[in-house]
Amino acid sequence: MAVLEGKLTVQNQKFAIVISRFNSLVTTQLLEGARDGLLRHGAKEQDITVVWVPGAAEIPQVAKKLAEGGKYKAVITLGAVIRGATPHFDQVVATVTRGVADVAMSSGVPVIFGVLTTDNLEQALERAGSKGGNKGWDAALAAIEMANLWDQLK
Ligand code: INI
Repeated sequence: MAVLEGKLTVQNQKFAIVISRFNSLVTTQLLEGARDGLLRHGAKEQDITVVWVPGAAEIPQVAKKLAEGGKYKAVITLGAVIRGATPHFDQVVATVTRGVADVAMSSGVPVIFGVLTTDNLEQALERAGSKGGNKGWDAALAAIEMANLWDQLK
């Protein structure tokens, strides 16, 4: 029986993080979690490229460019779409979720969804380093695991 799974160790692999400025109170905390997750599993500072975009709706296009560029083993997307502050919440959520899924399917590189979609700021902060953990950290570990799994699927 062959069982394949990705290790949680970074070995000379490069990662890109696409992160939105909108709700930066939350997204900067997601970035801290992701950076910490990568560094504590063996990444070096120079292995991590952070790309800022205006809002979550811009994440897929930039993730696509990074994923198709051939330089990164995985792309991590980080953002926060908060219903309370967003009249067009549903459109922004649909754009970013469908967009990131499309890039993941078409680019040939693992693309990890680390975008929070919550009803209010409190829920978002809970998932960005307080009682709900840190989705940035979770996304970083998923990126490492997928990057290492990827090489075994060839
Ligand atoms: N972008 C977000 O990342 N989160 C939000 O909650 C949000 N709100 O509230 O609207 C948001 N809007 C901006 C959007 O992502 C685009 O940047 C903008 O529409 C320009 O394309």
